[in-house]
Amino acid sequence: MIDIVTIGETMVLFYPFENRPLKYTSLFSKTIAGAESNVAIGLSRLGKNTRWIGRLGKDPFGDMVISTLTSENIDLSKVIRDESDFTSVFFKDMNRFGDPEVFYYRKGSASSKWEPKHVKKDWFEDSRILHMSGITPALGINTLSFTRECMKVAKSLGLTISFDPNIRHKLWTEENSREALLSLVPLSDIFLPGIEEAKFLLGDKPVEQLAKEFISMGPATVAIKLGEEGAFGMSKEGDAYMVPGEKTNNIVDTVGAGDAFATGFLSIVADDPTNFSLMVALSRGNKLGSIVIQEKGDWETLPSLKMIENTPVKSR
Ligand code: KDG
Repeated sequence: MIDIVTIGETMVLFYPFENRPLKYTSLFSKTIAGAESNVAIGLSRLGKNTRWIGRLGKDPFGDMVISTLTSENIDLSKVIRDESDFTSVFFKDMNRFGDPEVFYYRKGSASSKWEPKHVKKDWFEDSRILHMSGITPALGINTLSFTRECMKVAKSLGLTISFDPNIRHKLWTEENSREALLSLVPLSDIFLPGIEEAKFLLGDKPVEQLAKEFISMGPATVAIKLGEEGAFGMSKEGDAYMVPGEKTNNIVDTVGAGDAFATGFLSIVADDPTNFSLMVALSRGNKLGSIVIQEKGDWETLPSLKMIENTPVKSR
């Protein structure tokens, strides 16, 4: 049995070995990163059976993605390797005074070739949750309809649909992203935007209002990530909680924090998707988000269950 299936593009990431701007860098650290496989790695470390589905080139970078995710005990049985396509790469410019900037080399990659006809029922038949992000719809001409088809097929098989908009403004225009992402919200059961993403989609409104509006669009649960402030969650039954963040002044790399939150949140959902504690899920999400921003890399410091079992999740 697979607890959670994630689908998306995973790339090879290069970031400066020393702390200097990309343009002055000659030595790089190399790892992998992708919003959806970041979540898969985190959930696997928390003891969940996870599957990652992606398209990769038959190239050394695709091999690196496979070997890294294999070492994280992730089910890769549905991964597609296409020798006519390539595995994407991207570079992170570690900005000393704020969030890192990323530079993508992914246009036309293997993952941009997804189409609705590729979706298979056996991707989902042995699973309970599908997690997708708003990055996939931005990748190619058919990837929005592919994302929609994944959600519809998974839903028809009884899966809970988790959706993190993960808005990447470098990948598409504001008009296209807003329209496409809002069209996917009604297909999700759990919607996980950051506060700036929520305001981008629905306007600059109070967080409670934003959550109410997203709930009215269809999701049973909305969790709005507030960065250091924590997270605000609301259910269609009307439960609402503001759970403060786990403060840290050791902020090194914020990229991946949202995926870490989604990992923590979904690790609680996966225990029982039909009956989970929203407050506990918010708290676990905050905890993982605060851990991952304290080191470079999106997933490398995601904790095992043992590491967080000793620090109980806040459930005031
Ligand atoms: O959330 C972190 C991701 O954005 C990063 O891992 C790379 O998937 C990625 C993307 O498209 O930015």
